Amino acid sequence: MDKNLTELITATRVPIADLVAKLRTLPASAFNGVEQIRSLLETMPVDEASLAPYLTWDRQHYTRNLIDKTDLYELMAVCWEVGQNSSVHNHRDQNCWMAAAVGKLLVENFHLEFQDIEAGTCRLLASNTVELTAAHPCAVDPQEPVHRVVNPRELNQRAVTLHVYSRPFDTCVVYSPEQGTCGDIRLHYNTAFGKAVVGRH
Ligand code: 2CO
Ligand code: FE2
Repeated sequence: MDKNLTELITATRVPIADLVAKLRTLPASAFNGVEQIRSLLETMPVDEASLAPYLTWDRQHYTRNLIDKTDLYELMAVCWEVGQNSSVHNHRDQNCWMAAAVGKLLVENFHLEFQDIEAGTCRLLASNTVELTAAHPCAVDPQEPVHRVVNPRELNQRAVTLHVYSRPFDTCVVYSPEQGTCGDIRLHYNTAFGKAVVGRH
């Protein structure tokens, strides 16, 4: 495509502070449906350099780095080493939006046929897979909220995703589709506001 045309249709990258400032102006109603925040992430793709204070890496697990938190939402940068992925999980009936500031990831969605949290049993079927990039942010479908995020090994690159959760949450259900088991886990931040979270491990 003609270079000028490509620039016209590709939104200009903004510093993370601009996205935070914008999110902070939004009323509670903006976080109730999924479309408003999804399109905000599309029009305000974030510039990688501005994320430097929030980027931490761990060979064992993706890292969760809190950038901003209010009563309405939390915003974090998640850093993925080559080939890392999340567990299959839900979002506790909260809304979730994701955009890739760096890299290209896959969001694999699952259909939950049945779950019994008390008994720790479930049945899940893989449904669709969508690509997650800066130009293509995703909202978790409130009707089909079980998913996993994958940074494909064959792309051989680190990735950084931005996650907006509303309201903030610190537990979720993790599933094993193969074993038909599930259970609650607590979620922790590796860093908060650019500083290591002490006593995490
Ligand atoms: N939800 C996971 C977490 O907050 C990241 S994977 O994508 O939603 O740890
Ligand atoms: Fe998630």
